Amino acid sequence: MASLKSRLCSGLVQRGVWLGLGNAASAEIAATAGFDWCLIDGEHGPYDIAAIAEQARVLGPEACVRVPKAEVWMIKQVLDLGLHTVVVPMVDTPEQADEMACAMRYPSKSFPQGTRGIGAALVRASGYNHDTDYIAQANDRVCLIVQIESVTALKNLDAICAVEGVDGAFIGPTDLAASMGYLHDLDAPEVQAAIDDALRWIAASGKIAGALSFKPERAAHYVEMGATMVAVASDVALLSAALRDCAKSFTP
Ligand code: 3PY
Repeated sequence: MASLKSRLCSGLVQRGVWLGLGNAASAEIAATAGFDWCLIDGEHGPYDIAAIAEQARVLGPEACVRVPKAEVWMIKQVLDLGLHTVVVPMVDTPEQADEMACAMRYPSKSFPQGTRGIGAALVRASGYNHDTDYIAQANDRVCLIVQIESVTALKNLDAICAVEGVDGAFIGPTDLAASMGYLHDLDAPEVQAAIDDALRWIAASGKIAGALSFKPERAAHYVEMGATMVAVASDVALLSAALRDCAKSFTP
């Protein structure tokens, strides 16, 4: 099967599920449920690097991981686990985006500004030194998705999308709403209009456009606006809703 990056780059809409439970069994259930991608949420979920490694073993190299923060060392650790697609939250400026793009890539002829350190003999990504092609292919395989989730990021969107090595931009709707003054009001027309504009802009720039909504109609609308990387569910939300419904339905 083609990699998630190549499916997204060829314009295919890919439905994803957000994993925040930090549990290998529930990750396995999600991975076999029919979604196109799974994301390990290291920003808000209970994952340290050992827990991310455990999930990577269950989900395979096509899983996405959201690192807690835009930090170079965090990028290095998750790439060395053999994951390729990294989502970085709260990227507000082209300078931050560029630092992340460089952290994702080894210095090479085509990407001399790369700053990724080479720990190939030690790391899972290179099959613990058995995959001799890993280093040669890694720069093309990796996929950097930056999150646009503040008013500042929206203002800088064109410059962020223009950064070499940024493969896509993913709207964080809840944080964006809060930054716009609409904490707890994701449905505010101003917020949704800003998301629509941003998605259209990202798609027009030729980068992967991503967004999240657990309301199917809204997720479909984001696809119409140009999103191809669409998160439509989370393990936490689904489990919580199903258990509550179940409890309610048996109340005497
Ligand atoms: C947001 O909604 O702000 C996100 O980043 C998704 O958790």
